[in-house]
Amino acid sequence: MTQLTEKIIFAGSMGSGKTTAIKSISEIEPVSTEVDNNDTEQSNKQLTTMAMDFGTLTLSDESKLLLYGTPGQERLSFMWSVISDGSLGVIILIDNSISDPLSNLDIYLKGFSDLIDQSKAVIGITKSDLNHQVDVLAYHDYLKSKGLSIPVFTVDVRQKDDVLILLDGLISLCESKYILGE
Ligand SMILES: Nc1nc2c(ncn2[C@@H]2O[C@H](COP(=O)(O)OP(=O)(O)OP(=O)(O)O)[C@@H](O)[C@H]2O)c(=O)[nH]1
Ligand SMILES: [Mg+2]
Repeated sequence: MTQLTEKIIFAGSMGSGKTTAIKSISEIEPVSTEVDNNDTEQSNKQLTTMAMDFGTLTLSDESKLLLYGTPGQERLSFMWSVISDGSLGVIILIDNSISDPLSNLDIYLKGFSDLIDQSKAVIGITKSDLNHQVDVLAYHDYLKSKGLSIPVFTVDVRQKDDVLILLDGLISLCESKYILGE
């Protein structure tokens, strides 16, 4: 039996939780390219992803997900299109504890506009327990003001079930597109 493999992308700024999310759900020890963080202006964490993260998740005998995480440092944004080429969709993680998470979201709305235009994107709001900057309804209003309808979930990506909710949301979107024959 041939197994269908689909590529899913995790995007978002430094510290939004891409590496953590993939670690939470991958069935293999994730391949990670973390190095010491020299970009402490963007985030003060110790390590940062230099090239990408990679993990896998088998859904059934017929289907397997390849999970890719992009680097969060803005100077590495050229990697986004390289990594997301041919993907099923993107999970955008936004750190809700930073000072202006909606401006941060804007960077990813622009960077992943191709997938967003095809309704192949969901948004995960992370770290709301640390410093609750913006209510989830404000995200909906912000997206609406830009004429966008993207599912938004509040998550803690350290929890496997929360990451699975994001995946489920993305796959449901993509499946409904197949069913509608788009
Ligand atoms: N308190 C809290 N911590 C979180 C939450 N989600 C993730 N974290 C922590 O935040 C950090 C996120 O770090 P990473 O997963 O390395 O972030 P990243 O997006 O891969 O960052 P770069 O590779 O630098 O772009 C980890 O230490 C997580 O344990 C959350 O919802 N609440
Ligand atoms: Mg990382």
